[in-house]
Amino acid sequence: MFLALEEAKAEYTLYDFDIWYAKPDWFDTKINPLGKIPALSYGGPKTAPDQPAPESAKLGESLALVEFVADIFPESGLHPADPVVRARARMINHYFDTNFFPLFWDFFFQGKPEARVPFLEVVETVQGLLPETGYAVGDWSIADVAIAPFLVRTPMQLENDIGKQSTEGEQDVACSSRAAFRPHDEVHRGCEAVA
Ligand SMILES: N[C@@H](CCC(=O)N[C@@H](CS)C(=O)NCC(=O)O)C(=O)O
Repeated sequence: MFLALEEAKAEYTLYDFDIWYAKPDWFDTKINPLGKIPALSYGGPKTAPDQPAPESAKLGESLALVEFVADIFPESGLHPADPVVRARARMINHYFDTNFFPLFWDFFFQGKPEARVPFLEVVETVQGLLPETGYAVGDWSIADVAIAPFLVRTPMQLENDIGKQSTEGEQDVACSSRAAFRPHDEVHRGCEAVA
């Protein structure tokens, strides 16, 4: 969601907290009954972020938020104009949400040994979904803002052994360092150079 907001040059106020250890007691009741981040309070009178206005729309789910930002900032170009290309971007995002992310979580965050092989398989599948060069569906889009954080982190975590996974070393690293990951990795390195 942050990438979408930044790409759209949206004005927003960030309310940052530790979802696991310091979730404010009003979060579930006033912002997101699902209890998850990211979440967005949109519209209504301007208030302090810890006092969300009852009139504002309360929204959650990363992919819904990314599409919402693309909708309200059409000039951001995040939504591909061509319906076919847009559908392809949504298809990639759906695949990430339902297949990639759960295994990414089990592998890196839960350290489940049984997640290793299926995770490396979804990494392979992603290689097939993405072009060899350029972004996910051509120009930078809703697909890139949704998946780039994972595509950048995967090789970095494997190369530097970050996470709870028990890796088998070079085989895992090789799996995540193929062409389809490179455009996003270069974006990441470009950001570092600018910062
Ligand atoms: N499908 C949701 C998943 C969000 C999610 O699982 N967020 C985690 C943090 S990465 C969370 O808030 N977990 C708190 C909880 O499950 O209690 C999305 O993409 O927004």
